[in-house]
Amino acid sequence: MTKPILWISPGACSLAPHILIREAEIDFETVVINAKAGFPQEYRHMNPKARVPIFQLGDETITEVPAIMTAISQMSPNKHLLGKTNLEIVRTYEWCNWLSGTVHAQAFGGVRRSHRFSDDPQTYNAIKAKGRKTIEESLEFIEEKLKGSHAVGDTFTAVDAFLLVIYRWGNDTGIDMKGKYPKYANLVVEGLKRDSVKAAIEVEGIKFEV
Ligand SMILES: N[C@@H](CCC(=O)N[C@@H](CS)C(=O)NCC(=O)O)C(=O)O
Repeated sequence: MTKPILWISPGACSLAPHILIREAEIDFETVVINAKAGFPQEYRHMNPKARVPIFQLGDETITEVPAIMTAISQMSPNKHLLGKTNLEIVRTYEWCNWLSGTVHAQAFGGVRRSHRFSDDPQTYNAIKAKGRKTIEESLEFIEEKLKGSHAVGDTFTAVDAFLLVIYRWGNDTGIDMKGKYPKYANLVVEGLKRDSVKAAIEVEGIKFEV
Protein backbone atom coordinates (compact mmCIF):
# COMPACT_ATOMS: atom_id res chain seq x y z
CA MET A 1 0.00 0.00 0.00
CA THR A 2 1.23 3.51 -0.77
CA LYS A 3 2.21 5.69 2.15
CA PRO A 4 -0.54 7.90 3.57
CA ILE A 5 -0.15 11.57 2.70
CA LEU A 6 -0.99 14.38 5.11
CA TRP A 7 -1.57 17.82 3.62
CA ILE A 8 -0.56 20.53 6.06
CA SER A 9 0.01 24.27 6.27
CA PRO A 10 2.67 25.43 8.76
CA GLY A 11 1.15 26.31 12.13
CA ALA A 12 -2.42 25.61 10.99
CA CYS A 13 -4.84 23.20 12.67
CA SER A 14 -3.16 20.51 10.56
CA LEU A 15 -0.38 20.61 13.16
CA ALA A 16 -2.61 18.46 15.44
CA PRO A 17 -2.87 15.44 13.09
CA HIS A 18 0.75 16.06 12.08
CA ILE A 19 1.83 15.57 15.71
CA LEU A 20 -0.51 12.60 16.09
CA ILE A 21 0.74 10.73 13.02
CA ARG A 22 4.29 11.04 14.35
CA GLU A 23 3.10 9.88 17.77
CA ALA A 24 1.49 6.88 16.02
CA GLU A 25 4.84 6.09 14.35
CA ILE A 26 3.19 5.74 10.95
CA ASP A 27 5.33 5.97 7.84
CA PHE A 28 3.81 8.90 5.93
CA GLU A 29 4.51 11.74 3.54
CA THR A 30 3.51 15.37 3.75
CA VAL A 31 2.38 17.89 1.20
CA VAL A 32 3.07 21.36 2.59
CA ILE A 33 0.96 24.21 1.26
CA ASN A 34 0.48 27.75 2.52
CA ALA A 35 -3.15 28.26 3.54
CA LYS A 36 -2.50 31.30 5.74
CA ALA A 37 -3.75 33.80 3.18
CA GLY A 38 -6.49 31.40 2.07
CA PHE A 39 -6.56 27.86 0.71
CA PRO A 40 -4.80 27.82 -2.69
CA GLN A 41 -7.44 27.36 -5.40
CA GLU A 42 -5.28 24.96 -7.42
CA TYR A 43 -5.71 22.32 -4.70
CA ARG A 44 -9.47 22.67 -4.40
CA HIS A 45 -10.01 19.36 -6.19
CA MET A 46 -8.42 17.69 -3.13
CA ASN A 47 -10.94 19.23 -0.73
CA PRO A 48 -13.90 21.16 -2.15
CA LYS A 49 -14.30 22.70 1.33
CA ALA A 50 -10.94 24.38 0.62
CA ARG A 51 -9.22 23.62 3.92
CA VAL A 52 -6.26 21.76 5.35
CA PRO A 53 -5.69 19.21 6.78
CA ILE A 54 -6.33 16.61 4.09
CA PHE A 55 -5.39 12.98 4.60
CA GLN A 56 -4.93 10.62 1.66
CA LEU A 57 -5.27 7.05 2.78
CA GLY A 58 -5.15 4.63 -0.16
CA ASP A 59 -8.09 5.59 -2.39
CA GLU A 60 -9.78 7.57 0.37
CA THR A 61 -9.44 11.30 0.96
CA ILE A 62 -10.31 12.27 4.53
CA THR A 63 -10.90 15.80 5.79
CA GLU A 64 -11.72 17.41 9.17
CA VAL A 65 -9.25 17.29 12.05
CA PRO A 66 -11.25 14.93 14.34
CA ALA A 67 -11.91 12.47 11.47
CA ILE A 68 -8.27 12.46 10.38
CA MET A 69 -7.09 11.97 13.96
CA THR A 70 -9.53 9.05 14.27
CA ALA A 71 -8.12 7.46 11.09
CA ILE A 72 -4.56 7.91 12.39
CA SER A 73 -5.46 6.44 15.75
CA GLN A 74 -7.11 3.41 14.11
CA MET A 75 -3.87 2.72 12.23
CA SER A 76 -1.92 2.34 15.50
CA PRO A 77 -4.48 0.88 17.91
CA ASN A 78 -1.85 -0.11 20.47
CA LYS A 79 -1.04 3.59 21.04
CA HIS A 80 -4.58 4.38 22.26
CA LEU A 81 -4.42 7.87 20.80
CA LEU A 82 -8.15 8.40 21.31
CA GLY A 83 -7.96 7.09 24.88
CA LYS A 84 -7.81 3.70 26.55
CA THR A 85 -11.37 3.10 27.77
CA ASN A 86 -14.76 3.63 26.14
CA LEU A 87 -15.37 6.61 28.40
CA GLU A 88 -11.98 8.15 27.52
CA ILE A 89 -12.80 7.79 23.81
CA VAL A 90 -16.13 9.53 24.42
CA ARG A 91 -14.30 12.32 26.28
CA THR A 92 -11.83 12.67 23.39
CA TYR A 93 -14.71 13.27 20.96
CA GLU A 94 -16.34 15.65 23.40
CA TRP A 95 -13.12 17.70 23.48
CA CYS A 96 -12.37 17.47 19.76
CA ASN A 97 -15.86 18.50 18.64
CA TRP A 98 -15.75 21.53 20.89
CA LEU A 99 -12.17 22.47 19.96
CA SER A 100 -13.02 22.16 16.27
CA GLY A 101 -16.50 23.66 16.17
CA THR A 102 -16.42 26.32 18.87
CA VAL A 103 -12.82 27.21 19.69
CA HIS A 104 -11.34 26.90 16.19
CA ALA A 105 -14.20 27.72 13.82
CA GLN A 106 -16.19 30.16 15.90
CA ALA A 107 -13.68 31.87 18.21
CA PHE A 108 -10.41 31.97 16.24
CA GLY A 109 -12.38 32.01 12.97
CA GLY A 110 -14.13 35.19 14.13
CA VAL A 111 -10.81 36.91 14.88
CA ARG A 112 -8.85 35.68 11.87
CA ARG A 113 -11.49 35.09 9.21
CA SER A 114 -14.28 37.56 10.01
CA HIS A 115 -15.39 37.48 6.35
CA ARG A 116 -16.76 33.97 6.94
CA PHE A 117 -19.41 35.40 9.24
CA SER A 118 -20.65 38.36 7.25
CA ASP A 119 -20.42 39.92 3.79
CA ASP A 120 -20.53 43.39 5.34
CA PRO A 121 -17.01 44.64 6.22
CA GLN A 122 -18.55 47.13 8.65
CA THR A 123 -19.40 44.24 10.96
CA TYR A 124 -15.87 42.78 11.01
CA ASN A 125 -14.63 44.64 14.09
CA ALA A 126 -17.65 43.48 16.10
CA ILE A 127 -17.14 39.89 14.90
CA LYS A 128 -13.45 40.04 15.85
CA ALA A 129 -14.30 41.37 19.33
CA LYS A 130 -16.85 38.62 19.91
CA GLY A 131 -14.37 36.02 18.63
CA ARG A 132 -11.73 37.31 21.04
CA LYS A 133 -14.19 37.11 23.94
CA THR A 134 -15.09 33.52 23.00
CA ILE A 135 -11.38 32.64 22.82
CA GLU A 136 -10.82 33.96 26.34
CA GLU A 137 -13.91 32.19 27.72
CA SER A 138 -12.77 28.96 26.04
CA LEU A 139 -9.25 29.24 27.47
CA GLU A 140 -10.67 29.75 30.96
CA PHE A 141 -12.85 26.67 30.47
CA ILE A 142 -9.81 24.64 29.37
CA GLU A 143 -7.81 25.87 32.38
CA GLU A 144 -10.59 24.83 34.77
CA LYS A 145 -11.00 21.43 33.14
CA LEU A 146 -7.35 20.35 33.10
CA LYS A 147 -6.10 18.24 35.99
CA GLY A 148 -2.64 17.11 34.86
CA SER A 149 -0.32 16.79 31.87
CA HIS A 150 -3.00 15.15 29.71
CA ALA A 151 -6.54 16.25 28.93
CA VAL A 152 -7.96 12.71 28.75
CA GLY A 153 -6.76 9.85 30.93
CA ASP A 154 -3.09 9.66 31.85
CA THR A 155 -1.51 9.29 28.40
CA PHE A 156 -1.04 11.45 25.31
CA THR A 157 -4.14 11.60 23.08
CA ALA A 158 -5.45 13.51 20.07
CA VAL A 159 -6.83 16.09 22.50
CA ASP A 160 -3.36 17.02 23.77
CA ALA A 161 -2.21 17.46 20.16
CA PHE A 162 -5.19 19.75 19.44
CA LEU A 163 -4.64 21.71 22.68
CA LEU A 164 -1.02 22.38 21.69
CA VAL A 165 -2.23 24.06 18.48
CA ILE A 166 -4.80 26.18 20.29
CA TYR A 167 -2.25 27.30 22.92
CA ARG A 168 0.13 28.44 20.19
CA TRP A 169 -2.67 30.37 18.49
CA GLY A 170 -3.49 31.98 21.85
CA ASN A 171 0.10 33.24 22.05
CA ASP A 172 -0.16 34.51 18.45
CA THR A 173 -3.32 36.40 19.39
CA GLY A 174 -1.31 38.31 22.03
CA ILE A 175 -2.82 36.57 25.06
CA ASP A 176 -0.50 36.00 28.05
CA MET A 177 -1.06 32.23 27.93
CA LYS A 178 1.58 31.24 30.47
CA GLY A 179 0.62 33.95 32.96
CA LYS A 180 -3.15 33.44 32.74
CA TYR A 181 -3.39 29.67 32.23
CA PRO A 182 -0.67 27.88 34.26
CA LYS A 183 -2.25 24.40 34.13
CA TYR A 184 -2.64 24.69 30.36
CA ALA A 185 0.98 25.92 30.10
CA ASN A 186 2.11 22.87 32.07
CA LEU A 187 0.37 20.52 29.61
CA VAL A 188 2.14 22.35 26.78
CA VAL A 189 5.56 22.18 28.49
CA GLU A 190 5.12 18.42 28.84
CA GLY A 191 3.90 18.10 25.24
CA LEU A 192 6.89 20.01 23.89
CA LYS A 193 9.19 17.36 25.41
CA ARG A 194 7.77 14.67 23.09
CA ASP A 195 9.73 13.62 20.02
CA SER A 196 6.55 13.70 17.90
CA VAL A 197 5.88 17.32 18.82
CA LYS A 198 9.51 18.43 18.39
CA ALA A 199 9.68 16.79 14.94
CA ALA A 200 6.37 18.25 13.73
CA ILE A 201 7.42 21.77 14.82
CA GLU A 202 10.79 21.41 13.12
CA VAL A 203 9.34 20.10 9.85
CA GLU A 204 6.75 22.91 9.78
CA GLY A 205 9.48 25.47 10.51
CA ILE A 206 7.42 27.24 13.16
CA LYS A 207 8.26 28.74 16.55
CA PHE A 208 6.50 27.43 19.63
CA GLU A 209 7.03 29.40 22.81
CA VAL A 210 5.38 28.59 26.10
N1 LIG B 1 -13.31 22.06 10.24
C1 LIG B 1 -12.05 21.96 9.55
C2 LIG B 1 -11.36 23.32 9.60
C3 LIG B 1 -10.12 23.36 8.76
C4 LIG B 1 -9.59 24.78 8.62
O1 LIG B 1 -10.27 25.79 8.90
N2 LIG B 1 -8.34 24.86 8.18
C5 LIG B 1 -7.73 26.16 7.96
C6 LIG B 1 -6.32 26.19 8.53
S1 LIG B 1 -6.34 26.14 10.29
C7 LIG B 1 -7.65 26.45 6.47
O2 LIG B 1 -7.38 25.55 5.68
N3 LIG B 1 -7.90 27.69 6.10
C8 LIG B 1 -7.85 28.11 4.73
C9 LIG B 1 -8.92 29.11 4.43
O3 LIG B 1 -9.67 29.51 5.32
O4 LIG B 1 -8.99 29.51 3.24
C10 LIG B 1 -11.19 20.88 10.17
O5 LIG B 1 -11.40 20.52 11.33
O6 LIG B 1 -10.34 20.32 9.48
